[in-house]
Amino acid sequence: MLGRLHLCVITDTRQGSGWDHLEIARAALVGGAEMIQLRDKTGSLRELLPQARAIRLLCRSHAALFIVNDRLDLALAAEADGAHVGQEDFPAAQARRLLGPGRILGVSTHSLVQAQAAQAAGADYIGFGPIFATGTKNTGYTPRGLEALRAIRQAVSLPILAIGGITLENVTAVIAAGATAPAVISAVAAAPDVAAAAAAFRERVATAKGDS
Ligand code: 3NM
Repeated sequence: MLGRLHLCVITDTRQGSGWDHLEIARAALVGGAEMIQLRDKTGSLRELLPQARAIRLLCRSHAALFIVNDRLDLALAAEADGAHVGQEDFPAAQARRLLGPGRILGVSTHSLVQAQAAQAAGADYIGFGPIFATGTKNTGYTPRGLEALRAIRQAVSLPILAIGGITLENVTAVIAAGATAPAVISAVAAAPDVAAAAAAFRERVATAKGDS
């Protein structure tokens, strides 16, 4: 399933829509997102757990994957399909042990060395970015660009979710450079019509991959 993804939408409630994680996830799934990643660095487990459980149910009904960013407690409590950790988050090898073999582990990477380390630590997929400049997160990294993405594709066999500044206009080039799928925040979550934005991405990626 990971290798056949077309679109991961990351829920981020700071995009100005006023929508909560569940509302963003619902619209993204209606539009055809096949993976939802709940990303909330500040909410408490108690606040987030009901939304996470509801998103999990919605994802199941859309045959989509539900991944929780960083918060392994939330991922496990909500019975998510997996968790995604960054370089500053839970160490990947530790996350792998806690999740067990049955859940998906994604790891954010920003260099070839990090990508290879994530693979060695047991990641099921990697995020790689920021591909382009993004105002959504101060990653501390300059844009990596498409050449770096090509180099990662050569060196790592895992599915690659490309992230950072990905739009409908540049996503075809991102797929051509070797990404399995894009992971997007603002281009979907801050769009005037979230479902329509997700549907447009899904279609464009499917076309780029020759799946439609
Ligand atoms: N991680 P947008 S870039 C959450 O490079 C995140 O690891 C990144 O948001 C990384 O789609 C990023 O709005 C922000 O550019 C992505």
